[in-house]
Amino acid sequence: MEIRWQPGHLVRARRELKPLLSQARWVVEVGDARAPRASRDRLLSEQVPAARRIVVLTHADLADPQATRAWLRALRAAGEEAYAVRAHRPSGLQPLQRRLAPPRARPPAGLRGVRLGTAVTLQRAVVVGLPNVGKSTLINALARRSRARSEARPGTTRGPQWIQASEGLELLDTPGVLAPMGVRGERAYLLAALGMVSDRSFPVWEVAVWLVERLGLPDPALGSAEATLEGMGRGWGLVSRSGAVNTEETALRLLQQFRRGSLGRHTLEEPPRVPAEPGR
Ligand SMILES: Nc1nc2c(ncn2[C@@H]2O[C@H](COP(=O)(O)OP(=O)(O)OP(=O)(O)O)[C@@H](O)[C@H]2O)c(=O)[nH]1
Ligand SMILES: [Mg+2]
Repeated sequence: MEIRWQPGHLVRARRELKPLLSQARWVVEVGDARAPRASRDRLLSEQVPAARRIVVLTHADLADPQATRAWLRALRAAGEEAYAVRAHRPSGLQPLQRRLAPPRARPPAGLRGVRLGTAVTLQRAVVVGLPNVGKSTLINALARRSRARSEARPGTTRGPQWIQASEGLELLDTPGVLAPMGVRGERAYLLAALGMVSDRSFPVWEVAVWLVERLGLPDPALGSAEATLEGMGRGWGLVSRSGAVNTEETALRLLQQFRRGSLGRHTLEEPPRVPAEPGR
């Protein structure tokens, strides 16, 4: 399968992103904990030295917790600074918040203990990643206010927008971008299942069947993943007057249930094997 989904504002955003990356102390590269490899944009991350890059995996509440721990270990072993978060909840964001916070100027030795005006240097972070990965949601949680528009569909943020997150910290929300040459093979199924490309840009039945297989849902009594999915459609009452299952609606219903977490917590990409750190 191949997906070519490049609305005009995504193409423009990709072009505009390059100079913005050099304007900030940090580049926060947002990925999805349910597919940490496929949901990252390599072309983008290669433009930023690892010392300025922070990887944040969103949707940790919907991913398999054990797999998320293994992914974080693997990313850190590969030299990345990485965090996993539930971006739609501010709790649990403190380690990332502390990391992004601007350094406070230390008062001179003789004035320690005296209350001085807060001298903070302004720090900026650019937040980047694929469409619908949770960039705007993460920014709102860090800012503890709804400043950036976030919605459950790819392509919501249409232009870059600086947002004051806290004293001395500005975050740049950016539109999600995709590599211009399209997405193919296994990665196309993963991004489609996670909702990172428009549902109109891929065959939804094919992706839903792939997901049924990937999640190990095929019912042995029914045989194939297709038959299982059809059975689900019947169970949901998605049947036309002639008695045929409405495949499009059935596929979309399954994808929505998966994306919402109604099918349980799943990580779709196997983490690389890295030995556990002692004491963890
Ligand atoms: N359960 C859960 N939902 C999340 C999380 N992060 C984001 N979401 C949801 O994912 C959807 C997309 O979030 P956005 O913040 O709009 O994504 P974005 O990366 O800004 O998307 P674009 O602007 O289209 O590039 C929204 O419905 C959020 O509520 C998370 O960690 N857990
Ligand atoms: Mg957005």
